[in-house]
Amino acid sequence: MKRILTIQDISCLGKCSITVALPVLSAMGIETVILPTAVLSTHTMFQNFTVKDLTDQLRPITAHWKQEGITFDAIYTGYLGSAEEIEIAKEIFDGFRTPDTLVFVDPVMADNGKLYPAFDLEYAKLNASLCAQADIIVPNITEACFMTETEYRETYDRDYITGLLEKLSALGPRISLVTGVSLSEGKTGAMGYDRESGEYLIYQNDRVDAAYHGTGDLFSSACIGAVLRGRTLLDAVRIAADYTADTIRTTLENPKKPWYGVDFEATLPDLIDALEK
Ligand code: PXL
Repeated sequence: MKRILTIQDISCLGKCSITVALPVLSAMGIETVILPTAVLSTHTMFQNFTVKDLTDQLRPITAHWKQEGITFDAIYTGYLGSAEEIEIAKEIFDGFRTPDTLVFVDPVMADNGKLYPAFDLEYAKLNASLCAQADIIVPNITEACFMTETEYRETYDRDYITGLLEKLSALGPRISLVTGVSLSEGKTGAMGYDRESGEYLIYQNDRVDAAYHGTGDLFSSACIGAVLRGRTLLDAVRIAADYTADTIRTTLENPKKPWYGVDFEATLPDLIDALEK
């Protein structure tokens, strides 16, 4: 069984970060080791959330794993709470990376043209330096703009995304994948660029007109999970994008849907089916 380490926060309630990554990756048949960067009462879209920062725990925990001789097939970072945690994540890449380890960075910090409340431009720069060390990065358009100092646009064409991909690629990752990319009316998906092969990747599915928190984490978890289960990147993007869109659709049908996250638990069996096909 493959073993992945995921480094992100625990939002106790909110269906995002570790409370999405752990169940999704486990259901996909991957041993999932968690390194929580902070414990929050909820994600940061709630008012009055509490936060207990765990920065001082990251080095001792990983040092213990090192002593135990633990290795990882992949390392996946999501929401990190501070500049120092970004630096520690780089140390963890250096300490645990082998030629076969896949480093997957989701530079979670912004959406819809804006940084999340906890972050500033300095943090965006540091995230760019974390992406530089990754095999695969999966920013949304807003995050890609902040990391490449590009003007954010609500309406754009393929050339605009190609330009973003070129700038992301120049940061250093092997594969850059921009998510939430709509290349025609009624469609959405992802567009990627592989620096080594020089190939572009495009996947578009039907757009569901609703924005939900935690769907980026759902896409990332399913995508790295499918790659670890031996799928090509294009296949993994298709599986993850379809799962995310189907989950939003299913959530919209639930009259008692929570406002703060999607019903990914209801659609997990479909993800497993897609993986077996
Ligand atoms: O889904 C991304 C995410 C993860 N963790 C926390 C967040 C967010 C987005 O706002 O607030 C704590």
